[in-house]
Amino acid sequence: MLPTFCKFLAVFCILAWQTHATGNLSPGAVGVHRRFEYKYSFKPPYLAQKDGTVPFWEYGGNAIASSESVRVAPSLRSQKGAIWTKSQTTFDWWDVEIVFRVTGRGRIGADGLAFWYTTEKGDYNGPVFGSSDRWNGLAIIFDSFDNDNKHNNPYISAVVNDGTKQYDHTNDGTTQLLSGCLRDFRNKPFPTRARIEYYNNVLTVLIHNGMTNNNDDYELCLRADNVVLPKNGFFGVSAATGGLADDHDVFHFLTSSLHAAGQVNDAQKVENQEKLTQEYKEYQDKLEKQKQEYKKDHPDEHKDDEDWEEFYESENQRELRQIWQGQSQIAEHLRELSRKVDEIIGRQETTLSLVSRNAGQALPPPAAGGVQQPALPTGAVSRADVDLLLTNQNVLLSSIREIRQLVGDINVRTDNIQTNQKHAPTAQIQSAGYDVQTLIAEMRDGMNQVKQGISHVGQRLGAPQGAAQVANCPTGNCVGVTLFLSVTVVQLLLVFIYNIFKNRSEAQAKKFY
Ligand SMILES: [Ca+2]
Ligand SMILES: [Ca+2]
Repeated sequence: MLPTFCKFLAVFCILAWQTHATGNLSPGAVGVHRRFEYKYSFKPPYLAQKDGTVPFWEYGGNAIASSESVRVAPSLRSQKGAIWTKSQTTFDWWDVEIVFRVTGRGRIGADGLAFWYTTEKGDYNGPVFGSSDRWNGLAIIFDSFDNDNKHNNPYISAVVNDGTKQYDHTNDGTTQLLSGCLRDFRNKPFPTRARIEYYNNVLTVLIHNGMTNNNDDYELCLRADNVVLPKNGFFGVSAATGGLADDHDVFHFLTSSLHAAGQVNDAQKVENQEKLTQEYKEYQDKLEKQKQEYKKDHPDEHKDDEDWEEFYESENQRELRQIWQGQSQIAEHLRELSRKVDEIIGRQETTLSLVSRNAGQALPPPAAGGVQQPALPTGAVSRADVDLLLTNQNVLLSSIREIRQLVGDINVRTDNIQTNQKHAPTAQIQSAGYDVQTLIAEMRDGMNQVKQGISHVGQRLGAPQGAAQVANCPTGNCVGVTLFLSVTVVQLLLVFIYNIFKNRSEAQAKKFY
């Protein structure tokens, strides 16, 4: 009996826990019926009408509405503005998505933007980010300026007030907040988004940081259980600037009511449908009326319906334009990719060359034989380059071997010649050196003969001074000279005798006269 009871209790507990857990899940994740509430929403295009009004909304202070956005507070000093729904909510649970931008030229901005869900509409020039203090309901505050100097801004905080508390500006509301998160929502490339969900007394705030244009890039900022908010409230957005000033632009404010599955009955749906049709007709009439009035006021600027068509693009044109834009983006990304790939290749080449250079330095010095380390290329090293290098090295080696052989041969021959000269200088080798030596010897002999000849001439010239020396002449030529002198003497004697004879003959001839 007791085990059965325990089992029953356990199953009961599990079931109870599951029910509770389902209730606490984010409405997007469970089977919750979601209905878009156009009366509590605005979005471009035609956000504001020609007369500047935003359907179902009221704005004031320094807020300006255009067809694309609501500038809740412009980037001028001490500006305040707000926009509020005209009617109170008729549903208990809701989900609001706000697409907004807080932009300013300063590194620090001020003061911030606030989302409101309150029982009463706030001011347009109030003290709390443009709205009233002592509110009754919920404020999600996007606080740009760091009042308490704790370096924790821009900060997103959820503050619930029951209409009695005054907002603690000096501490950036940290003493009163329900929960919060530190997120920089200023100056982002894309609009920042906030999704505020209130379902089954669970408040969830998701933030899209605006770094991408992807709709799904939401991150959890805060989650709070057991949050009790008053029923039938007004939605609002307010913003304020101070000494520093940002532009506070809201593009989309999209409200959906959340209902548990099966809560919305068909009768209600039909009733809503009729109501919607009626309102659509009313707005169409209003638009037609405004058109007529405009034509009446600006007769010169009036254009035929055909002329207006050139201001709009057709379905095909739009499709083409979208395709072109998509392709441009793809091309841009491809260019970027190609640039990055080039960069990577460049780095890889540098790394490779460095590695190969290091490897070359690490090799041992070349062995005896004087093979020079080939210079490694500084650029890319491919397989083909390495092969070429090896071939070159082998060719170089064989060339060096040949040169060595040649030098060895020459050495051997030189040795042979030297040996031969030492042993038999004239025997076999008729080298140039030997010829010169012979010539020199011959020349020496020649010179000696010349010297002797000169001395003989000297002796001949000195012979009449000493006849004794002539007798000592060792050579045969000396005899010739003696003979010559004897003949001369004989001749002189003969001439002398002839003269005497002649003189005698002449003297005898004179006597006959
Ligand atoms: Ca602040
Ligand atoms: Ca702070």
